[in-house]
Amino acid sequence: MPRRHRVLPRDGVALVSTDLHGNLDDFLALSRRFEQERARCPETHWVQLGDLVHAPDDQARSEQPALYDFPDGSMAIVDGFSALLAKHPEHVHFVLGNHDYAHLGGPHTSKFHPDEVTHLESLLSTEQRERMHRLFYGALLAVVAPCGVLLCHGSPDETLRDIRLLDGIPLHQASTTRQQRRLLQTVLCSYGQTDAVSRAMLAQVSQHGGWDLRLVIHGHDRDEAGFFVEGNHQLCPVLFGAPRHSKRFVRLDLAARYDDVRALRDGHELLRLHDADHSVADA
Ligand SMILES: [Mn+2]
Repeated sequence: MPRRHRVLPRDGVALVSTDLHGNLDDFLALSRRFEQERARCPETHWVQLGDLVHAPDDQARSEQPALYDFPDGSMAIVDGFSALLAKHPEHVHFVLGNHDYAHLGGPHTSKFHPDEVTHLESLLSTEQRERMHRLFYGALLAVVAPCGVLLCHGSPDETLRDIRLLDGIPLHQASTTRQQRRLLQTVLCSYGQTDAVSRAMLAQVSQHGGWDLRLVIHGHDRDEAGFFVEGNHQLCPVLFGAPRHSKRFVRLDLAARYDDVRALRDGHELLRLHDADHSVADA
């Protein structure tokens, strides 16, 4: 039975990033950061919260170059991430996004092309398509950091009761049960929950798993500020759709406690991905 969730240790570091959408430059910056941190602290984890694929089209690139002018590195990211997973199987974690799931039979997305699945796959060889599907079929659906944080592509509602229900979900659309499809919908596509809903979901997941989870870090949305917070329990760090200097990821101290979103401080836990550009320029 495929295991679709992972629990991080209570010590070490976790880097959390989301929504790359084919931006190879962002992927390489995250990889470098992960390798550097892991060289210093062997118990360093990297959790990528999905949407590796589907870059902007030519029109978006020319109309909003500050946000969207980059070549489609979707396949290079799939291969790069697969290589990192092979090298660090216990420390690199891939959580599925809805754009990734679309390649396995999930609802096709149409952000930049009428059918982004058909568009990307038409550019790939059979071997490339197989490598991409292999990575996505093995994906996780959620990661738990016992320091207080649930990590998902979306921000789930109370449909998510017990994280173990995610295990065994066969990511083939045809063979999922109705309950599994509802779970997939909420972990991949929900967001913007009220505090009451997030609190109730976190409480029931905590009760079943023996944790004390208080916040959700998720992806699936954009903000030019490089992150946004909703209520007291939800944070979305943003790479795709933010200008280069604003792009953020999260760095968690797994031995600390995070009891609400205010514990994720900009410049401390919430970090700029390309900050190093400035220090190099300043040096
Ligand atoms: Mn998404």
